[in-house]
Amino acid sequence: MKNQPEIMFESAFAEDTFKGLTSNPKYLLSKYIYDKNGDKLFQQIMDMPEYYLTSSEFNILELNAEDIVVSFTSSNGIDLIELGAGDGKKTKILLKKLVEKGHTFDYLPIDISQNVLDELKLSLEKEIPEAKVRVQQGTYFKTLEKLSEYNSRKKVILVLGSNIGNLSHKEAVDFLEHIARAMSKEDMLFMGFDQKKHPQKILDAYNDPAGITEKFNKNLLVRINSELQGNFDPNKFLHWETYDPETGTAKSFLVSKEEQKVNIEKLDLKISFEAWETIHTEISQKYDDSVVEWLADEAGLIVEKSFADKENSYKNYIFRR
Ligand code: AVI
Repeated sequence: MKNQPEIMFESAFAEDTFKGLTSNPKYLLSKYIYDKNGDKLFQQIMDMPEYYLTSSEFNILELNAEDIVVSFTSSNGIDLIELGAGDGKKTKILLKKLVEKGHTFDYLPIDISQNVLDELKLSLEKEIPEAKVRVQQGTYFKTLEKLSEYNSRKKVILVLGSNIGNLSHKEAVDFLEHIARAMSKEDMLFMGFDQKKHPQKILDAYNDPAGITEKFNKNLLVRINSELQGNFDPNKFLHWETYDPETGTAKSFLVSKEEQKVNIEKLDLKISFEAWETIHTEISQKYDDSVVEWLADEAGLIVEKSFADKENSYKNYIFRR
């Protein structure tokens, strides 16, 4: 084998992009969609009528707020820790209920974006001034390590929005294991999982006619252009969504509409695309009870209870160690 010169990359984004675009088949990691522009597009996605996930989870929390909050509480109060808090729209339902019932709690929203956290803190000061909020900026994995430091009272860890769906089963088990390791017997994990359903409903949620999801997907190319001095023409790619009802995996692709070459200056990389060649960009896994139970078991967790919407299209599960 030829000795490859070691390439120094300016960031994890640069390194992962190089790896993905020099692989066969090509891929890019969906976590890089979320820069400022990607965050805004995701907000728009969550407001789209086709993206049922948001309203389904919102309804579950509204309808079951009392029961959920009862299961959270403990005599000496709780630390409510949310991974990937975002705008906190759904969490506010639970926070309001905790305040209304006079429970003692601290809310610790964790997000990668300081901007998002600043806005969330401001909105909480206005809407729920009684809530004690301590924001934490960082990646999931870094902050998960910190989680075990919160040991003085019961921890309730929230992961909403079916964020776990963007991980492969192996990565999901790894993620759940990390959380489990930070949990004591008293602690709880409350997590949202989008469910298997009519395949067309899933395809519509990820391929809206207004083209917002297309823009969201293509933001990967836009970000490569701006941060790594690439010259992708996003118009030369199709946004393509597939859903396999057997595995429950929705997959997003960017498909090259023609044979083309793209140059990425900061990676010193020229990439060739055949006509109709793909870049795989995201998975959005859909679940059923047996798969959730299997994931939990693999990670050393037990499913204690679940809450569903009327159509069973989305579920929130309570896990314990
Ligand atoms: C953040 N995540 C759970 C979303 C999902 O449903 O997979 C991201 C998304 N991708 C396209 N639309 C929304």
